[in-house]
Amino acid sequence: MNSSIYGWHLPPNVSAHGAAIDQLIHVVHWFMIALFIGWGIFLLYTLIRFRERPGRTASYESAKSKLPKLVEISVVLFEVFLLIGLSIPIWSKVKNEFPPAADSLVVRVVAQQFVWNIHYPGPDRLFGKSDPSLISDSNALGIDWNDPNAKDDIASINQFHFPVNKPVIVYLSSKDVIHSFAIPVLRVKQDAIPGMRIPVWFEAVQTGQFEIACAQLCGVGHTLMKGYVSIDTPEEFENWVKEQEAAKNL
Ligand SMILES: [Cu+2]
Repeated sequence: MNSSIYGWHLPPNVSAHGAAIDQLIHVVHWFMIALFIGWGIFLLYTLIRFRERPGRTASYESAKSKLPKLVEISVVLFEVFLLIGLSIPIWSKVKNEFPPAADSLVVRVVAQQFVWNIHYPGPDRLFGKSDPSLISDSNALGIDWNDPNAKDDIASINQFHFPVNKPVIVYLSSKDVIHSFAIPVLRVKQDAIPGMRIPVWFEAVQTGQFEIACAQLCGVGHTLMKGYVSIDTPEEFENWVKEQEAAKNL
């Protein structure tokens, strides 16, 4: 993994929906820079123009110019455009329009202090039962391996493999405290909340090795809560699944 991609600027985008999010981030930032410069100039102007001078008394009446009102109205209109024109369409696409599960890889991701557990349902597409009483050092999710649906399941820790150009639906939850599932290169960030099962989806458009970060301070090991994302070709993914199956049956 090339960690130099995580710098001051946005990391590269490798997801199908990321360009729209980046565009929104850029528009908002340029707008904020314009406002900062505009208001800064206005502040300096008023400081100099209305400074205290001998022989001048303070005036308590506001200026008669219509310009400030016009500027404020245009700022409000632009903000309405940001919200209704840009943000809400992206939000509703990413949060509400899920791809059909039949065409997607569906996995469970369960956060815990301080690892990411990933549960794959295997070719039958059915998750085996999990039960808190079965949780142990070697079975972090308490998967009932005797359940027929669990026979082809895979549980992996911090290793999140999935194929490129295929939607991935993640059902996100947490075993202990609030974490946040962040894959910066996929422009994915979602809090993992105990007691909730939150769906997230994305589609990678490029292969590569990247990282999952926990974006919510979750305890002393928070900075170590780093997972690895491997966006594979379909063949690589199949091979990885086979390897995991073989390792399970050792
Ligand atoms: Cu965490």
